[in-house]
Amino acid sequence: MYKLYLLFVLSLAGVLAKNEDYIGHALYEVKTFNDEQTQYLDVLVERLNLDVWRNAIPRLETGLILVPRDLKVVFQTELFKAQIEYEVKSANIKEQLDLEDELMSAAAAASRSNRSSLFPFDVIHRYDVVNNYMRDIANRFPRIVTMHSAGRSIQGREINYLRISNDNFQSRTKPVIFLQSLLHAREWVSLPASLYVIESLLGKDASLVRDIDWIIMPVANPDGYEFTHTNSRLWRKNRRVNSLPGCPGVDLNRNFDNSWGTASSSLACSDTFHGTGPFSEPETQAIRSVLNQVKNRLELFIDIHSFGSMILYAYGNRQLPPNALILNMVGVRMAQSIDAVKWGQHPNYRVGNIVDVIRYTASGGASDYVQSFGDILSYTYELPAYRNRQDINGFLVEPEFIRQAGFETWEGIKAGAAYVLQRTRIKNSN
Ligand code: 0X9
Ligand code: ZN
Repeated sequence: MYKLYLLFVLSLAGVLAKNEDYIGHALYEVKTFNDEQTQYLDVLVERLNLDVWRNAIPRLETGLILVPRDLKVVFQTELFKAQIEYEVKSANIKEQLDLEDELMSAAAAASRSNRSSLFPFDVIHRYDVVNNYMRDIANRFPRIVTMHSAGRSIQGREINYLRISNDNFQSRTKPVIFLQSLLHAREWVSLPASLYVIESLLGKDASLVRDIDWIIMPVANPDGYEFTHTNSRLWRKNRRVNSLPGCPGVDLNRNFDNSWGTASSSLACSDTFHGTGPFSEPETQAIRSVLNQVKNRLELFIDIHSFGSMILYAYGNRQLPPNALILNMVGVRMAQSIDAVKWGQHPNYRVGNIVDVIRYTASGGASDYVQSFGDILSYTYELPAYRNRQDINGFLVEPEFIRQAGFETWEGIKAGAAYVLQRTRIKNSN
């Protein structure tokens, strides 16, 4: 009894202490007018190792930068020197993190009292809940769904995925669609997007399982993801203990073997640290092993992230793959399908090469690695940030948006699946 009580007190303390690290962290919106200012900002961000939520583009898009309490003075002084305009969007991001916790708890309590839906889309589920859900689905639909582990994370968690197929993946020719989410730990809204696909394929859109085999990996970075729930909401990387003490984690989206190390950080403390070599991390190795199993019939790969309402394709050095026009065309179809049902206050999706759209280079990305296989459709989705409320933004998720995020993203994925089917029919008729 005493043990139980202690456990309760400790877990409560954990929840309350969870956002303490962020006390006084401020979110700045910065406006640049020319390339010099943007470069100045890039150098500053690198020197202070700041967390860039959105990249600034001169005159086109303001940047969003999170600045720890003790760096605010230096940061503002430097902005002043370079005459970069700014606005403090949140003087203390902890307040938003606490608000997100409160909204989630309220939504969880409401969904417990109203057990109408089988799998609630009003909260962001923890790793264990997602595993139980996947297991349950596999048990309920044994002829169509099987659950597998791709391997274990650095802390030993299984990286689970579902295979959804009407012939247990026996076909050698059927197209495969591979979806993953939560490669970046803090991008919570990506999770309901992949869970919604599972629900739809086993329900209202079961016809899409007839001619396509699906692989869905909802939690690609389980250690990082759990860490965002237990310790640090804005954690991005995995939980590798690096040689530099005090700076754990590798950015898994810089660790794949495509131009590895050319546009990423070699500093362990950086949020874009690429690791000690390509595929140095068990998580990226696990994803690679699943990709290898289906490589020759993989037609569409989508790595779901947040945020910014974007559909991005390769390469992270601005070079275009040979099928760039098709990538763009199908990307636009997907974006239009999402835009048709999106919330009115959200911006339209933008589609393009990653460097053209986000304006930063990035090497070792998952979707670039898959693109390098050849004539495949490989994308990174960046789900929307702005939601109903002004005070919940960026990586933070408003519970009301969770189902909508799943619903609208599925519209985009279905447009991709439609293209895959069309292409397969043409191939088969030749
Ligand atoms: O920088 C990233 O890893 C992605 N953006 S995020 O804000 N979710 O971190 C974009 C990656 C797109 N990469 C390539 N297509 N190379
Ligand atoms: Zn991401």
